Parts: sequence; C-alpha cells; structure tokens
Amino acid sequence: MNGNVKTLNQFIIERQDDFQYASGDLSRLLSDIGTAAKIINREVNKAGLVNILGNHGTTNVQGEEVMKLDIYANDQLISALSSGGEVCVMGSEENDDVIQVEFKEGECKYVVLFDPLDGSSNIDVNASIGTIFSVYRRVSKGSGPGTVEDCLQKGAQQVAAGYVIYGSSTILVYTTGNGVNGFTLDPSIGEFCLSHPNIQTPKDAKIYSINEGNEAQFPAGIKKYVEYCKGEDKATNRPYSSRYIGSFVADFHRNLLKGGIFIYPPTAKTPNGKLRLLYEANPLAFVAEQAGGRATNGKDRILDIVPGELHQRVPLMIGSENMVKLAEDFLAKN
Ligand code: P6P
Repeated sequence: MNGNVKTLNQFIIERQDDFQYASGDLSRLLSDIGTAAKIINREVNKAGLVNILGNHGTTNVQGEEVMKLDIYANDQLISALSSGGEVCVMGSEENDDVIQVEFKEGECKYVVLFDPLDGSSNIDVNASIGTIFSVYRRVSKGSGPGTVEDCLQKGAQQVAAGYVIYGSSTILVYTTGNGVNGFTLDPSIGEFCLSHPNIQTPKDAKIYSINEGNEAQFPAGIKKYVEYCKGEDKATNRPYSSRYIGSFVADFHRNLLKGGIFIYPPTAKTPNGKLRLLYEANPLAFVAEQAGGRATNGKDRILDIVPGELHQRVPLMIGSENMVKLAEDFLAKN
C-alpha cells in the first residue's frame, strides 16, 4: 500500500479515540458495514447481467438462486452485523419488525437501522442506488437482545451514520460526529480508500431537487419556493438548476458535494412525506449537519423528532443551510 492511500479500516482505527465511547466495538461495527457494502457492490454491479445469469427469483447458470437485490443487500447487512457481537438489535426497511440479535458472549452495545438498497427501482435502468445506515448505543437494560425502544431514539442520539452510493464509482460516506469523510472503493485492491476528507457542503448553491410531477399536491409555500427557484435574478444566481434522479442517496450525495436542497414535502399521496425518519432522514440529516448543512421537516430539526414507530415517514428538506432556511421561510409565510 503506498504511503498516501488510507483505507477505511486504517481511518476508523486512527479516529477511534474521537468516539465518545472509545471502544473497538464501534470500529468493528463500521468495518463490518464496509465489508457488507463491498459484497453488495459486487452483486449490484452484476445486476445488468442478471438476465444472462438468471432473473431475480430464478436460478442462474450455476443453479444458484438469484435474489432480488434489495433482499440480497438486506441479508448481507443482517449477517455482517449479527456475527460481530457489537449489535443487539437492528431495524431495516425490508423487515416489518425489529431484528433481535442473540449473542452469547459479551455485551452488545449497539443498535443499527438501515435501508439496505434505497432507490432499488432504479437498478433496472442503471441509475445510482444506495445503502443508508444509522447507529445508536442501546438504551434498554441488560445484555440480551435489544428492543424496539432501542430503535426509537431521536436522531440526535446517533453515534454514527452514513451511506454507500453504488454509482460510476462506489463511495462510502460516514460521520461519527467529528466531521464527514468519503471513501472510494478501489476494486483493484478491494478496499475503500479515503477520497473525500472532511466534506463541507456549500451554504448556498444553485441546485434544487424535488419531484415536480407532484406540484399540484405541494403545500402553498413549497409551490412558491419552487417558483422562486425558477425565477430570473442574477443577484441571487437564479434560475437554479433542477436535478432529481429519484434515488435519495444519489440526489443527496450530489447536493452534499456541490451544494443544493432536496425536498420531499407532504403530498396527497404521502401526507407525511415519503422518506422514512429512522433509516433515511435521520442518518443523512446527521451527515448533512456534520458537513455544515441543515435538515428539517419544514419547521423542526429532523434530529430532534422523537420517533413513534419504526417505519414512520417524515416530510424532508435537506442540504445547503441557507437554501433550507429560505425554503422554511416560504413555508412559514404561505
Ligand atoms: P418519487 C426511492 O424509491 C425513494 O425511496 C427515494 O430513494 C427517492 O428519493 C424517492 O423514493 C423518490 O420518490 O415519489 O419522487 O418517485
């Protein structure tokens, strides 16, 4: 390994003392997520070949069952996080109930919530998709399996969060509350290598991401804000550019690096918004804030919302701080 390449595992160990609870367990947990991401990446990259190797739900030329990729990704994460002994309970978009982990030896301190493959409907058209994860310390007493209570903590209690984007390259971005760092997978050595140190998102920018097909159903303030984004005004760099892939991790990652705002407001079809609080909004709100951005439901800070149930949805505005604040103003005034 040449001197200037730093792998994810080297970085995690180096930064271990940053953790409020300096223990090897969180380092091991983060490393396990990295391993699962590499395995998921291998299958996601083959997706286009599934029809040659065998359709989802059928068997491939080797006679192996070809799983739907989001189920495959879910299984990889559950398996990686169950075997290390750090996790007592998990919550996944793919599982109605929590996944309790029985572990004989030692005390399982951590709770992990995840969306194993967000935007998976984009796989067939080769658009970028992602894995999102959120990590807490257990709050339930005892050292046995964790409970729903452990999963229903507000986002401000997260000890780590991040995502993997499977795109033109595969990048893992995470925070433990001391800044945001990105690691690009180098397939030639099978390692995530530090490529985006200390990510800071611009306070102002020119990209807005929203599904304008739902405009008729938007709250008045959001309609006005979208109109503002389209207005002509050199002094405020308008009109902005509309960029919406329909894959949250991909839209979020672009806006994190270039600046921008992503909005999924309440609509008639999704009165509480579409994105899930626990394993989509909270983890990316933690990343956004650590990168100098902002994330609210249009009024309240996402990380302060006390969850009521595992799969609850939340309206979401997330990205460049000043853009989110302005969108909130439009909402408050209309
Ligand atoms: P719409 C993908 O299904 C997803 O959950 C997010 O990744 C994405 O941002 C959103 O839904 C897109 O929803 O209603 O605009 O198609």
